Amino acid sequence: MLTSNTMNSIQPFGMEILLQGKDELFAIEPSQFSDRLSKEKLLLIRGVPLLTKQELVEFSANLNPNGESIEDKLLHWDFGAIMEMRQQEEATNYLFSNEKVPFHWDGAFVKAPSYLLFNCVQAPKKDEGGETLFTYSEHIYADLSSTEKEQYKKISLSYETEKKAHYGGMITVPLIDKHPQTGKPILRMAEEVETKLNPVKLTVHGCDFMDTDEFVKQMTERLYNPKYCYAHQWQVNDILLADNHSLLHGRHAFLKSATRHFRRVQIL
Ligand SMILES: O=C(O)CCC(=O)C(=O)O
Ligand SMILES: [Fe+2]
Repeated sequence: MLTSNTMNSIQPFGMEILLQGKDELFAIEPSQFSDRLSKEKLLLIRGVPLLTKQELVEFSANLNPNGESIEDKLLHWDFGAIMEMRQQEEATNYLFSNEKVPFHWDGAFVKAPSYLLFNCVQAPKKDEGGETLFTYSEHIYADLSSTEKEQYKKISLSYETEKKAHYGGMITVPLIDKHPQTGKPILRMAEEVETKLNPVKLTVHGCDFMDTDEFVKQMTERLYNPKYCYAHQWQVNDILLADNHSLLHGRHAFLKSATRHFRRVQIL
């Protein structure tokens, strides 16, 4: 059972759950985690030793009550369901370098999963950077003025990138979208990615009420505002679950010498 004495609020949103080992993790009814997650948007589970890859897939799949096969429950790429997120010697994409990752939602070019699950294998030290950032786009939208809400309805955004890693192509999405499960307004505001390693180009359409660069600047400031943004400092074995529709995520750059490795699974 998830009880209040094992849970602590994270600021500005999210919940930390302290457990005692794998037996407890697997004894808890999966719907208890998914119900909590749909409310809190971010869950950090601590006190569980590193999951094996098999346990990671099993735990993640159990959180999705829909679908029959594992392919129905978890997004699969050419590398399978688990992405190993760590620096690569000759990275051709910024995700696998030590560069910052600007805000985005996952699966934009293919299919957006409902939840992301991260399990930390090696964490950078405190002053080495590499925090993963989560920002609450639903709250950013809610705090817009009614004029802004009207204006922003007209905006759509195109994202374009070459397929060098597991994703790529060109998509155009409305800035304001609906959360597929709750119907609440969310923002599909990803940042342009300026890098030598597989950049992503952003084009803004329908912004006739103000200068486009000013619009992007204002939105970017909102994304990083600590009122909406949580910077997660990784600890080894952390299990972190995040709502991929209500939240956008990114990361701070980190030192090249830092050891940083986590596994990521995307729950459909
Ligand atoms: O490295 C990070 O913290 C974030 C990477 C990312 O965007 C992802 O794993 O989907
Ligand atoms: Fe991502």
